[in-house]
Amino acid sequence: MKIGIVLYPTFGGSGVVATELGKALALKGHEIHFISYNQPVRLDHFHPNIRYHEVRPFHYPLFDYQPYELALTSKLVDVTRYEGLDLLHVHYAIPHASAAYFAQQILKTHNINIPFVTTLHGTDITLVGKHPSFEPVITFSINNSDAVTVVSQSLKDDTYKHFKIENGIEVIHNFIGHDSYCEEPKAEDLERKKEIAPNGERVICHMSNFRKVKRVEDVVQIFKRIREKMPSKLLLAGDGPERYKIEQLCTELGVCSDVEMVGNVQTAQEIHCISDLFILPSQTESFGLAALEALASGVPVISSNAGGLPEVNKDGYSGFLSDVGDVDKMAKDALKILENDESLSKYRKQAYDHSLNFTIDNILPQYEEVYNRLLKK
Ligand code: GMT
Repeated sequence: MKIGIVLYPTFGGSGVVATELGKALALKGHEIHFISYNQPVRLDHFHPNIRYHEVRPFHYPLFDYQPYELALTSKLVDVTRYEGLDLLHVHYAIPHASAAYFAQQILKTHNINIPFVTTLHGTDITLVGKHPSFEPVITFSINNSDAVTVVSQSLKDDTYKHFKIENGIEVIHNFIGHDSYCEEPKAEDLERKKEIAPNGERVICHMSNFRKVKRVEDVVQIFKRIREKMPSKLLLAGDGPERYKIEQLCTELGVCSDVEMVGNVQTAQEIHCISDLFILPSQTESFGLAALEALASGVPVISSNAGGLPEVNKDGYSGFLSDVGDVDKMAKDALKILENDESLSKYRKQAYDHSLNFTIDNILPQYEEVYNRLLKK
């Protein structure tokens, strides 16, 4: 199959899922065409079945805002015509689903009928999409997608709750890519861990795009409570609008000497390989790919119970769930896991075992089934 995958190229989870999906499909022999405004961050090596097409909006001084969606639509028309794509798969509704719909209509005038699949990821529904400035377009493009998938049951429920949807929606959980976990810490990982935690401190980590919805300030509050009970270090990976506030909070709580802001990392497993615990206290989280990637590396997870997180983190087994903002309980649960090596290894093993429910080999056929169904129509 020749598949055009439209995605955000950044560190966000939807882009990571779309890239890993495309890479896995390419390995199975499909021809994959990634379409975005930048090279996707996880598209880091050459594969003969993978192409990347860059969308370059035309800059004209009249425009205060560059019409990216139109440039994307034109690119979808072009790539479909000249590469002979069989279908389009767009990740994150805004503005990809409406661009795909528009491209589909244009292509009909060239006697080309191409179906498109929309995968909803989270804030395209729960935060941004339901805003009145987007809602009518999102509703229309979901209802006019040839297939709609979501990354959790919780997101499916939210989609039906917030929009007037007449289309069917299928749940296909996110997955662990072939090379996106730490199988076994290598000698250099152990060396790095020693540098971060020279006295055998526990290493706690968080990874996100530091937006308000991630509640990174809760991570720091939880860490402060853990650190009062046991020597520990906090690694904050990622970057984003809340970073400045987080740095300020670390200073206010007097924990800066044990907190490392490591910035964006290309490969999450470099962090997971040296971590003992992952914290994800999000306000909303349709799935929580960051948590799943930690579990796959054998790192237990302390998370909120928002959105799809209970589908990913099994309470009392792969880690613990708490109400949003309950930093006291989150710290207590973290201490339960970290209190001794025996307990830590038990939760590490359970975290890894639980992640096996989300291997790409389980998930990929579900997407292929959707594609095959559309192409048979
Ligand atoms: O909203 C974001 O944080 C970004 C978004 C994305 O586009 O990367 O993340 C969403 O999609 C991820 C991949 O499916 C999910 O793992 C995240 O839970 C989801 N984020 C939220 O719902 C907040």
